[in-house]
Amino acid sequence: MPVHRSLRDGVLVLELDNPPVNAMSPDVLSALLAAIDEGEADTTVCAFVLAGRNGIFTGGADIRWFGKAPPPGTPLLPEVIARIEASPKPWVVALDGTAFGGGLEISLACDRRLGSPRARVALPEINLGLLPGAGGTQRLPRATGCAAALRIILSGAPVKAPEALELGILDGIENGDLLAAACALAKSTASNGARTLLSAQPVDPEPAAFAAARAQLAPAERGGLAGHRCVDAIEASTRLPFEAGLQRERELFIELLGSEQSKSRIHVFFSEREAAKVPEVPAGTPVTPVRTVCVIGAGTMGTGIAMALANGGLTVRVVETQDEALSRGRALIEKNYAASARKGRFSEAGVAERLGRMSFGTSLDAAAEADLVIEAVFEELDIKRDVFAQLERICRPDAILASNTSTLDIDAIAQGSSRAADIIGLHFFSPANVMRLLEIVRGSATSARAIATSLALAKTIGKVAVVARTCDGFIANRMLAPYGRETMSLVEEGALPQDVDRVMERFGFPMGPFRMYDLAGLDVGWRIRKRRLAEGKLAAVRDSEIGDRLCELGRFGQKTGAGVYRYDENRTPQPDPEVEALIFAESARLGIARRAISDDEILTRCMLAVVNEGAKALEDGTAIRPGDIDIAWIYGFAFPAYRGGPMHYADFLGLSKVRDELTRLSERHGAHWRPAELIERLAGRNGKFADLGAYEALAEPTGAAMAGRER
Ligand code: T1G
Repeated sequence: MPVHRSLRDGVLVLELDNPPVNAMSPDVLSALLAAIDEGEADTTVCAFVLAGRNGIFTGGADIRWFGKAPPPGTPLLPEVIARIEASPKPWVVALDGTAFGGGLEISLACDRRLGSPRARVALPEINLGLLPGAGGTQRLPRATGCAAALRIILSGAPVKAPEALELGILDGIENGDLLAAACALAKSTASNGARTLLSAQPVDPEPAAFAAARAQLAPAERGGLAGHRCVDAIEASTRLPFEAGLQRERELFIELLGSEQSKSRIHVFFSEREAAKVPEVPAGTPVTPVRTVCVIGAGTMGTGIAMALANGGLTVRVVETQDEALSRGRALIEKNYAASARKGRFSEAGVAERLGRMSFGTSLDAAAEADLVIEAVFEELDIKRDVFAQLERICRPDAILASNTSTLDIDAIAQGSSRAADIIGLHFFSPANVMRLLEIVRGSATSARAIATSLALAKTIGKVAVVARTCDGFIANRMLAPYGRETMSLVEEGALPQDVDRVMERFGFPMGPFRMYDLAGLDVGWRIRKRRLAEGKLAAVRDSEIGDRLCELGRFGQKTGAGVYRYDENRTPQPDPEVEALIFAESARLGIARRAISDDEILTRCMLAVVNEGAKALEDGTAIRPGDIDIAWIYGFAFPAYRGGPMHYADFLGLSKVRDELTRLSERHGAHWRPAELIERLAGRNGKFADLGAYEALAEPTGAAMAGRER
């Protein structure tokens, strides 16, 4: 039953019950309307109380129904809210837990809002590329004033009970029996006669607040569309009578609902949640509870990982073999926390509490009592295998042993180990205490327990997890390789690094590829290329040597003050004639006649190199679903979320167009551009990546792929 009804001393209590988040689906809305009809007709009912079951009020409108026609006769949320406002009997809402989106909007239409101490409210529609479309932009400013309403709606961030009370969203916080208190308040409100509705309240225009808000917005075409429309809608509340304001809000909501930006962000919302569902890890798979983690290696990655774990409330033991390196790592952590405190991200007490949960030492014995060990030592196979051989002797039998390798094969690391089932890749992205992606890499022997424990860890430390099957570069770096190669080819053929960066930044990346190489360090790729060469793993497609030439000149990027660009004291990238000359010389050495390259060609080649490799990663089961790839690129490489990720973007382009473009590129630039078999297949039936569920991309299930799936 989506809405439970109970009569308490003349108050009709309606409890939403649509687990897990009481989303206001058509069933819930129909049941609510029916209950309103009954309550209004029942003369013994003097008032209504609205509440939620399952420890939550409601996560808002049911996002799964967006863009779909609801069953005939189903009311829309604004209609139900209008009925609540028009009712002759007062309404009190009892907010326990989360009241997001339409959940806060329906509350704002009630006479009184009572919350428990764990109540939290938000209008997060902007995260879905939308605006609050059920009166939130008209009623919230009437409760809080425009400046606060702008802040709440543009951030989409939750507001906890004490602040909600302060802002006038809540009328009170009940520490005891919330429902009983709400019923008492409803009765007393009913005895006062008149309704007290926000819609009747005036709004103070606050023009400065709107100017300040608009100044902060991203351009509409660069993912900022919803932000601009939110401000327009809230401003309408100051200029139009209430009903006209509601009408204006609705028009703007409908415009956003049909926008590509919103479709992309809703795709990201559900893909993020789907990514945590791994067919090989059924619900109820046992996990190793993780409270203490030992991090081996106190370099850039080790220290970032230690901070991410401490920020997630875990106890961290940092181990580094050399005292000097250990002190350097400890100093870096303290410096980064001091910087975070200066930026107001953490309080001094918060920093002290996090550092208090960290210990530093030079002995691997510190791993003996750890629930999880994360190795972040030099990216050399032999060094890593040696560490795991020692851990095998030191660690508890139920401990999970993870490597932060970004490219090495997990099976190679686990080879010959008696703990192969407990060995897994936990690939953090730099800076590990900031980037939200955690790429969980399973080897062919990795157990469901190790994967389940890693998924739980990701949730604990606020990371978004994507599970990949081990291969060279896993999902993210495997797809970054052809992207990187294409950026270099474009530069060899006629573009300049700043052209490629300009195009990709206009596309929505906060930083173009060449600026990213300089930030990450050109020497990282150089070392990997040299290692592959030494292992005789020649790239299937020629790698450009421009990066090598720059590294041979000691130009590693920002860390050496020069890489592809030269950097001034403010770290502003400056195109460097020396690099341009080096590029021209490289074109000449390769016998390439440089030509003008259009922005469209730059974008097409960069994006299709990624999409084609993504399709291959789905074909061989490295990636479980297209949405996982999108999440990996959005949270790992800052791919613009308002474009939904590379695979979603390919669906937006249309896979027939993608196939044809790849075919054209293969005729001009070589067989490595041939469309992946999956793209051929989907284009052939006018299909989309979005049609594919977990492992459905596996071509005709090959032996290896099936084995991978069953393990
Ligand atoms: N609609 C449909 N499904 C939803 C949902 C929603 N609003 N919220 C969550 N789910 C599903 C989710 O996909 C997952 O499914 C399960 O519930 C648990 O979610 C007119 C326009 C509420 C804080 O943006 O922020 O109101 O994977 O894993 O960590 O203005 O979910 O299990 O199959 O996230 O405990 C505005 C979105 C809607 C809030 C709970 N509301 N949800 O977090 O669980 S638009 C939102 C959340 C709107 C009006 C409009 C979180 C949560 P599955 P979960 P959680």
